[in-house]
Amino acid sequence: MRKKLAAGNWKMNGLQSSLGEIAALAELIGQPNCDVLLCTPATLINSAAQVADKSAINIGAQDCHANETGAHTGEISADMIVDAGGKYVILGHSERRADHRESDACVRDKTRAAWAAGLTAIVCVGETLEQREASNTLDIIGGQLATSIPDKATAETLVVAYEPVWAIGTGLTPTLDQIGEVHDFIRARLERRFGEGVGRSVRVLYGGSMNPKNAAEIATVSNVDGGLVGGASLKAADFAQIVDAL
Ligand code: G2H
Repeated sequence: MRKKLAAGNWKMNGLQSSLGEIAALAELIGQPNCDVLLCTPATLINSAAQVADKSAINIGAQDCHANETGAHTGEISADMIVDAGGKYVILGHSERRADHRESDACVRDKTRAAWAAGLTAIVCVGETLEQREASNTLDIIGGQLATSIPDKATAETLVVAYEPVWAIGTGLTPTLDQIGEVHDFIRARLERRFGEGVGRSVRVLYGGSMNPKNAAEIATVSNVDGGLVGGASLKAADFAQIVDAL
């Protein structure tokens, strides 16, 4: 049985004054049935980890560099995330793929770096609207999975997030059938590549305009093991409802 994961992605939102939301979330969720994660901006990882200490909330980052150290101005390494108290890192989010031209190979190298540091990588895949309309969704997802994920994945080190690009921050969500089709496909690809044991135990999250109203329904879809939640993770009251719904 895969334990569900409610993962918040704060994106470029949050100041020290937002830490109260984490304390409030800890209070609201208590000891939930699912795992809970907030991926804050890098500036907040350390203080967020302190606020979340001894609660059910894990803290993570939204990106890391592929190298361990070096002359990479403005970047943060996987070791730095661990040092700050982070346990997970989101990699290959479509906003990074678009804004920073991150390729599948780049995401794979970052995933290797994350694993070497002891982080769990949440590797994001998803099609654009044009790709879906051209009936290329599964080809695109298959290619992203094959190249973005290194060999030797385990259930502890890898989470996959399916985020249709056209559903991100738009209020649009795919139908439950569309979500199910892609999640079943991802599961089959994971089993084929990593074997049934690992393939069946890696969690596959849905992301894209998940909110307190649609979370429970989406969570009933086969092979949906939780959510990667942007806007609706910023407020403790909203995210707590999603945690409850999973
Ligand atoms: C997709 C998601 C979080 P939102 O990017 O990764 O954001 O829930 O705001 O669509």
